[in-house]
Amino acid sequence: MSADTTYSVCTICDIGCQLRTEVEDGKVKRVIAHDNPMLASNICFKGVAAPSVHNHPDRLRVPLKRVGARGEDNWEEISYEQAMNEIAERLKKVVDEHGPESFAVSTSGWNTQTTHATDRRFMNLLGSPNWISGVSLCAGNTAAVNKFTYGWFPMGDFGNTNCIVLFGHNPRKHSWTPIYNQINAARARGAKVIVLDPRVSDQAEVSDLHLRLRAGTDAAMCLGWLKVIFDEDLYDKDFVGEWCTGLDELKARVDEYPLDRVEQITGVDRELIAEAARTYANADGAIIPWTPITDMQISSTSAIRLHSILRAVTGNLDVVGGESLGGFNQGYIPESEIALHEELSLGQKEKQLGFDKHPAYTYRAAEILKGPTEKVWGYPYADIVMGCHMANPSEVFRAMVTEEPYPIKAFFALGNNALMSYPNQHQILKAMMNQDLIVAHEIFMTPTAMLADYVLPGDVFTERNHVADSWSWTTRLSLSQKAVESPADATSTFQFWCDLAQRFGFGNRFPWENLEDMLDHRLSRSGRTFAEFEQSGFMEMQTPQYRKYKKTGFATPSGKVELYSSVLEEMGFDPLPYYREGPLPSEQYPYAVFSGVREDPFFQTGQRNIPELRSRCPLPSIFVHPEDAETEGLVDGDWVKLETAYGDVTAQLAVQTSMKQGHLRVPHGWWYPELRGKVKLGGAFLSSDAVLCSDDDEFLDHEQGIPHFKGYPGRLVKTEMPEVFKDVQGAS
Ligand SMILES: Nc1nc2c(c(=O)[nH]1)N[C@H]1C(S)=C(S)[C@@H](COP(=O)(O)OP(=O)(O)OC[C@H]3O[C@@H](n4cnc5c(=O)[nH]c(N)nc54)[C@H](O)[C@@H]3O)O[C@H]1N2
Ligand SMILES: Nc1nc2c(c(=O)[nH]1)N[C@H]1C(S)=C(S)[C@@H](COP(=O)(O)OP(=O)(O)OC[C@H]3O[C@@H](n4cnc5c(=O)[nH]c(N)nc54)[C@H](O)[C@@H]3O)O[C@H]1N2
Ligand code: SF4
Ligand SMILES: [Mo]
Repeated sequence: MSADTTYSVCTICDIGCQLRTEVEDGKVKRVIAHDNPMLASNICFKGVAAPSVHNHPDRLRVPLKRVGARGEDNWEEISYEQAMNEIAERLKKVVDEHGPESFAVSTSGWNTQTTHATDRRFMNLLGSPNWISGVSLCAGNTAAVNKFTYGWFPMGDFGNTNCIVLFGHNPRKHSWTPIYNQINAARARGAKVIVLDPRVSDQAEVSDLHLRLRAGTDAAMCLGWLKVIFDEDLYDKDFVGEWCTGLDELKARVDEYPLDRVEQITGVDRELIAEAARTYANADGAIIPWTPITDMQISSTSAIRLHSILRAVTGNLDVVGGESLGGFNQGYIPESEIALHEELSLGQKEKQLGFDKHPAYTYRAAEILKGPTEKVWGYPYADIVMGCHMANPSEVFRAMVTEEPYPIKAFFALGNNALMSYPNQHQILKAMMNQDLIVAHEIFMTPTAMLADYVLPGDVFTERNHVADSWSWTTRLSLSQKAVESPADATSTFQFWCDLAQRFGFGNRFPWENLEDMLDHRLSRSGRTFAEFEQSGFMEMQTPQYRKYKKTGFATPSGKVELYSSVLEEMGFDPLPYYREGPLPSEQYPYAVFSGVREDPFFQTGQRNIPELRSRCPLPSIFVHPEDAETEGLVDGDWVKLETAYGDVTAQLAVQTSMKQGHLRVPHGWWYPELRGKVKLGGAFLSSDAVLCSDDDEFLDHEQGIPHFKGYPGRLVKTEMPEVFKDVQGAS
């Protein structure tokens, strides 16, 4: 490596490839693949485009203060000092008037990367439990629900497994590239791949078995698999007998799902269901990698639990080729500890929005699990992928609008385009319009930032040092080095929270001068400084240890794998998994819509302003099967509105034989940076999936209160290209 080349953990998306950054004249010139052959293919064109993101002319460089009405997008430039003083003063006023719980924060963490849980620490010291995140629809809520069954969130052993089951998850060359590479390597070794996807996805095309289930029916499918596994005695009787609770109750529940019923619900032939279940159960080492599909549907908690149960009863927990329960990295202080969750009083925890109605990933579940978690993993609060002690976003936005059960009057969004990143965008807009103080910490002027009172410029991954630990999901540590200086007034989110903490008199609890101090602190458990870590190599892996539960038990109330969940029971929910039907298509809205398509060139709501990425996908599309298009009298390229009872999006139609009949696919995250100043909020309401899906009770999973993004009713209406699209790049 030459002197001006450094290692970077890419944060354009959340899989965190380690890449190299080349610098010339104080600027990032190129981002290129790793020099270690094991890692060299972990790069996609978004990572390669990082210099265009980091050096972009529109990058926010100076703190901005709103002038005129909220959302008008008029600003004056102010100093960082003035911005922080005013923010602190106004936040204190809100807290004095309405209590600390009236302060909510929305963030995701992977792009801002180096918060080190100082956000939670600040909120816990202040007394606010209302932290929310996009991970409530991703691996975060999956992690929280996994803990009910065996006390941790496992990671699949792709390197040794003989069977990979993808519930909708569709890694590609330019989408979660390292996982794509690991699946390919496993396949080359002869591992079987089973895909469950309504569409013929990229992974389905090359799979050994493809089950084209109806969207939203994953929980029923898993119950069918268990039926086969129990009926045919394909489960690990020794492990289940010694280490699991609730087998009889579970079997009784599973008996309610004979394969003809499962076939009827899922639309998949019962023989194929049985073959897939046998292939999974008989493999010597099988994994069900995390998938975003089961964390966004009406039976989400049951579906995630069913994945956990399948892993356990087939003997795939904490074994070679199965799924390992890693625990905290013993040499790196985890974010969970820095967050100081124990300092938030039980009274304030009980005020967390969602605590009563949808408690699965709130402090309510955390309090039930904290004893066992401390016993097994050494610390009472295991925050894995940041998703374990969150408020419920819909309840937070509702409180922001209605001021019930109490007002939320200050809202900070850091590295999160909150307006578009949850269901019911209409409510989120109303919520933001009813705030006394909104702060956005961003690298670009997004629709969410346009609604703020203050916009603070963020630094980016080439401008800061970091040791990435995948938020306790794995025990791997990866080095990320600062390559260039950030704009003078740009800060890391870490610095932002430290500077705010000083202004709230929490200085003695924030003893770190800068990021390197924090990294030294976190590495201190292994007796090293960041400088020493940097010298020692680019990555560290701990040697995996298997069947750790034999010494410690599992981190659940019973110390066993809870097929029958005592945590769910204690919170007043069905302790056994079940299938619940989502809202069904009707005459008026005849299609099942699933949202969340991720196009290769963008991460979530970002990068539509990066020319070399945008040119790869200039416009969003709505996908439909040819026969459905014909029924509607539509052809490929037609402009259409996709309407639900809650809203509509406009895009061009893509007619694809790979689509499943009766289904429509709508992408996530589209707004149009080029429409800024021409259309309200940069066109955030034109094509965003978040306007389509309600968060009323009949659309929510009971236990977590997360929305049903996988199969809600909608219809197609032909339209002309709307006038507003005349200024959209690539529209015609
Ligand atoms: N380029 C790029 N890559 C990304 C991202 C990005 O924004 N851009 N985002 C990253 C993030 S945060 C995530 S969460 C992942 C998500 O990425 P993936 O895991 O690949 O998920 P999706 O692309 O949302 O959908 C995957 C598949 O699920 C199928 N599907 C839809 N409904 C259902 C259902 O009800 N059941 C089943 N079994 N399948 C269904 C769809 O047909 C689709 O083929 O991608 C990551 N990778
Ligand atoms: N409606 C709907 N909502 C969803 C989903 C969906 O499919 N549909 N998907 C869900 C999923 S799977 C996920 S993972 C989450 C993702 O949620 P997030 O990861 O929060 O993604 P975005 O909302 O796109 O926000 C990322 C923002 O961070 C900014 N940013 C990038 N780098 C930096 C940085 O270094 N510093 C700072 N300060 N800002 C930075 C970007 O400009 C961008 O505006 O969303 C969830 N929400
Ligand atoms: S897959 Fe692409 S965008 Fe995601 S971390 Fe890797 S290089 Fe960056
Ligand atoms: Mo995600």
